Amino acid sequence: MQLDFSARELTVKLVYYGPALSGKTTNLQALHDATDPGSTGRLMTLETKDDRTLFFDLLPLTFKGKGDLSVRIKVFTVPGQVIHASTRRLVVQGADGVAFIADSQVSETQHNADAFNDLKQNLKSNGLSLKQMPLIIQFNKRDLKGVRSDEEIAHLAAQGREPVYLAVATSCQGVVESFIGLLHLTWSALEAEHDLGRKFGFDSKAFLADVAAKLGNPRSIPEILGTCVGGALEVLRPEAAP
Ligand SMILES: Nc1nc2c(ncn2[C@@H]2O[C@H](COP(=O)(O)OP(=O)(O)O)[C@@H](O)[C@H]2O)c(=O)[nH]1
Ligand SMILES: [Mg+2]
Repeated sequence: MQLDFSARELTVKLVYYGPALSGKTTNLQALHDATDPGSTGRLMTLETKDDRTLFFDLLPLTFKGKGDLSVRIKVFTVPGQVIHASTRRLVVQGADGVAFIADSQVSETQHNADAFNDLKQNLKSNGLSLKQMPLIIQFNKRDLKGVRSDEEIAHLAAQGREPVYLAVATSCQGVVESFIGLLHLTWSALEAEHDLGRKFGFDSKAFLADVAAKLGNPRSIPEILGTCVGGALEVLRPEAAP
């Protein structure tokens, strides 16, 4: 988190992590498309011809909170391919929260696990620990054949503490829900650490509701948070790899 006192502006960094082609860029595109144009800047994405992220994608979002504090959220993705290890290490630097986008296809199970371990290592080399990082897991591509069953994912989710979401990013299903879940966790952690409510008169509940509305989601925050299929939304102690 970065705080610019004079501008009363707080910047939060969220990172979408996962194996190559799991749908990280698609999540950001769907988020960008869902967001009210006044709250988002241009989605910056640079890909090769075969959909592969060359560096990272960046989606800037800005929300005006109560108590005249502006919150900028910078959402990044990492390039998933093995050769981009050093870029991934750089991108997770200073992350406040991480969404792990897993590919639901059974054939991708090992790639998911490798990417999860890679995340753990990269956080560690940045002096961050997976256990303390606000983290949600999204199982994407639920529309495909040959995916892990809902039961299997529910079982997996019950083993870890991190919230698990199901998604079809290409049709924006579960995308806003995953993002709000991540923002909720990240914000709770920042709030507890920096006492934002007292220092800035910042109303976190109203903030989250405002973000959801600007993302075109008319449901209440408890309803949106309730769409996760497992895990806990308060305490952060992830144990199981997806
Ligand atoms: N069927 C299906 N395809 C998806 C879904 N999400 C992403 N894709 C496709 O998977 C490919 C890789 O997605 P991309 O977002 O570029 O993956 P990234 O490497 O994680 O950034 C693209 O062709 C997407 O259209 C999904 O939910 N269902
Ligand atoms: Mg990409």
